[in-house]
Amino acid sequence: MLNAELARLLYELADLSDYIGDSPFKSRAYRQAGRYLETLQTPIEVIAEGGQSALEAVPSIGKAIAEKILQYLETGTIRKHQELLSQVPAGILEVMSIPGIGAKTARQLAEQLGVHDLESLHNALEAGAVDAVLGAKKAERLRLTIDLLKKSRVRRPIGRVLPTARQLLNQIEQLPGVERALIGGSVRRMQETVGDIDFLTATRNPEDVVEAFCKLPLVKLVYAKGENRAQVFLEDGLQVDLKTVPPESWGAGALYITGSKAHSIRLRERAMARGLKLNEYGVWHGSERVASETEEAVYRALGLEWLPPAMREDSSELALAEQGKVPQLVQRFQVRGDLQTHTRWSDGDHSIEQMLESARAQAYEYLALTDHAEMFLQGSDWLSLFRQRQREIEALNERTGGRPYLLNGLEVNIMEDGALAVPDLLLREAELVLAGVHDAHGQPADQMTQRLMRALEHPLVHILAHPTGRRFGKREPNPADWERLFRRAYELGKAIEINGYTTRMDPPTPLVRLLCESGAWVSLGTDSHRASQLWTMELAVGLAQRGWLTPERILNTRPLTELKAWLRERR
Ligand code: DGT
Ligand code: CA
Ligand code: CA
Ligand code: ZN
Repeated sequence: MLNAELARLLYELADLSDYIGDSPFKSRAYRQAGRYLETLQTPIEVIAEGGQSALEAVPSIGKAIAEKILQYLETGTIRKHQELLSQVPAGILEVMSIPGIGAKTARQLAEQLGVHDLESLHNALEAGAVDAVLGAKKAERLRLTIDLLKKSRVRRPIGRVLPTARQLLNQIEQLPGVERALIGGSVRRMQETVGDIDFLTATRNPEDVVEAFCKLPLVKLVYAKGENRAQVFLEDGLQVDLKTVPPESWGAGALYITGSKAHSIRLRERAMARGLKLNEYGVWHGSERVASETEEAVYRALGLEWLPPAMREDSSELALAEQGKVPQLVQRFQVRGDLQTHTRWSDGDHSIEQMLESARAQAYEYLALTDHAEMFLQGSDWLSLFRQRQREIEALNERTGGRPYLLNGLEVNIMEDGALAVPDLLLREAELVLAGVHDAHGQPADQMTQRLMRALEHPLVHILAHPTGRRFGKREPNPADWERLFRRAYELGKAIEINGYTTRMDPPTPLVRLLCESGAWVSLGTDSHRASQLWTMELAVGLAQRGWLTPERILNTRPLTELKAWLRERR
């Protein structure tokens, strides 16, 4: 890890040196050393144990740079780097890191337009001032670049990013020289929102792979390209990072690229405490590599059981892994059906039959149709309307032999005071009833707790849907006493939903952990309003995994007969 960090400092030093107009030989030497460090597998601190002379013996490291490396290892900084930093405007490195802006251009922009960071560059571009200095064509390119960089800063719901990540993974796997590839980072950990996509590839030809990756059709801007890594942006500003390792470092590389940062830091500390070093190429005992090929082997070398990516967040997962008590988390294939979907009978876009086809494509045993109950009140005769839908469901079940079996469910709105929005008479007709908050959000926690409690305790309600009501970019989670609510659900034998709808992902991870500890039943639902949305069950499963849930308490891992019995028992 120090190798990469040190390489970064040397590249910065090169930029700074160019900016102040120092000898070009110096910056060339810094960059050369940076490149060497980027590809060096042995931790640099191991080489540095042999002192100045051992470092100088390394190709591309001379006396001056060897001294700087020792400084860095001793103090965490390089004096020359600090010194030059203090001589230039604070944001100048940021400006110089933009493709198309070298030292000369950066100086020109600074001297003539007072550009000293991204913000002032942005303003100068908007004002048209850059056009006069660099020409209209170059200014326009910079405008596009800055625009992409700005767009890249928002975190995106994982459901928006995952399809692109898979598409790219496919393309990366096809690149010549790529032996293996995986999606890492927060996407692999199934975090609800992600900052970028991180890929790892195993290859013997890192430069060719990096080159080919940068030429993929989805890539709009190549921001940084190194010996074995690249950082690019897609059309919509989504950032994509690629890192390559040699095939024998696959496991260590996967661990590194997956993170989280906090988890990786814990692992490195643990390695150190055992007289070992951990980096993206392996676990090292001095200059000997003792593990690296698989994640299991790396964890084992640190005295740990393998941990699923969704658990790698530095809560207390290492304690479990140390004792060999890592839970067998729920898997997508164990889910036998979706327990929240909508059709044209309420606000969905597709017919029951279309939803059924999609459920079949998911290899489901059952599918719950949970149209909004209030819709049936709009006609003059709600019961006959409800029966009409019921007949449609029964006819389809008969035609398919119940493969997959359609459950006649309803989702009912929980009103401001916790009462349900439709008469019991209607709810009693449904095989499965979800209750959820759809308006009057943002009540004080006490009031929300009472409201949800009343709904949960309603004898006809099976499942509390999308508990906190959060919507990315729209609404924060409603506050409530979740511990109490989940405990009550446990006592009542009712279920709390984990909602996988792309912009919901509700409840958030910390609450799913609480939910897991409460022992209450859990229901996984996608809240699909289109047939094409059923795939998001894997998001609900990912969220369940982030809360450490195992299949036993998850309602929809139960076979249909058990599920039906469970539903009837609660009536
Ligand atoms: P995000 O992207 O904000 O949703 O969250 P992550 O967890 O995907 O974080 P990210 O993309 O910054 O990094 C993913 C992992 O890759 C991180 O846990 C460690 C590793 N990594 C990537 N680049 C660097 C780096 O420059 N330095 C260090 N120390 N680790 C890095
Ligand atoms: Ca990331
Ligand atoms: Ca990243
Ligand atoms: Zn709902």
